[in-house]
Amino acid sequence: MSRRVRDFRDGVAMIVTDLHGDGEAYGRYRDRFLELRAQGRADRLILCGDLIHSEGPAHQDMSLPILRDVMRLQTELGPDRVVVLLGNHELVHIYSLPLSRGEVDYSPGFERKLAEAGPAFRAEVLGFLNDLPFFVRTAAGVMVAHVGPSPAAALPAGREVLAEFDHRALIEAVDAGLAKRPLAELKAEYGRLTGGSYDEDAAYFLAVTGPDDPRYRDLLRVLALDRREPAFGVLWEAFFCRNERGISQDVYASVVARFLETWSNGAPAAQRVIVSGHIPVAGGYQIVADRQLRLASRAHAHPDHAGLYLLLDCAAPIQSPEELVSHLGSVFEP
Ligand SMILES: [Mn+2]
Repeated sequence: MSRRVRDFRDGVAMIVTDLHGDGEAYGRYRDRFLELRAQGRADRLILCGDLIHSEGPAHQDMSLPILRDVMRLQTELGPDRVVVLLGNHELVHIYSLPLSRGEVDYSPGFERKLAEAGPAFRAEVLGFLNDLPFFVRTAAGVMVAHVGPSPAAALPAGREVLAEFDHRALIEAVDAGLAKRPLAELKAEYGRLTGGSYDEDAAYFLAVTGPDDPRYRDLLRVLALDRREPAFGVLWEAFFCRNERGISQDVYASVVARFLETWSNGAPAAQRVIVSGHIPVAGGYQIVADRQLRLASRAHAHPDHAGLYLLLDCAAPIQSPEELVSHLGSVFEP
């Protein structure tokens, strides 16, 4: 079976997207899942990635406590009952890459808290992130992912790359390549590329303590991991794609159709609909390109208390995203 794809043929899945460090919302969703589970109305929780990185004040960012709790819950209930999909915000930490958008630097706070938690817990968290699947496919014909379809992931060649993606092997190869070059030269190249000081940036973005820190060289990966590296290029596009934004509706609709066809290969049923998060919506959901249900459970819902979860019967065939709308629920409204 594929390393990065989980196939489910039965059971009701409660699907939640993009909590972005909101511990209060996470607690509500977890408790609702446990309640539904006790009533026999839900069998598994699928968290669609971007559990981490709050845009609010650092003290309100519950990213690490959320991960700790999810890891505990998964150990307790089992990996078929608690499923976490990789999001782009988790992805950058696997590679020790910085993540910023506009004025917001997302990665430093999380790296600092990981460093404070100590090397053993840090290794445990990174091991967990390293092993996260990318996609769920179901006998309902509904796929679940953090991001909707991207052109690279819609092609069979992209599926080959993503289905078995090995972060550890890629990191090892990149680090081995970097190790062959003098450190001074790499640091100078880093300075030319980013305009920053390597030592200051390694301290700021990765909470590296100095040249003796075993992670001192990790930020150098930004020099080797770019989108021209073929496998990493596919991975990056699959996780940072903005879907229909910036392309025409017709082109995006054909990307979605091609994506579902490509990933139907070997699936429990033909995949006809994709459920994903990643992009803000008005209210708690949006139907895109007739085949995609964009779900926003908190951070990407507007207003945020309009956030919704989806209950998906993994065995009952679904033809269109409209059929899922009556299975949406709220933990914020009575
Ligand atoms: Mn995202």
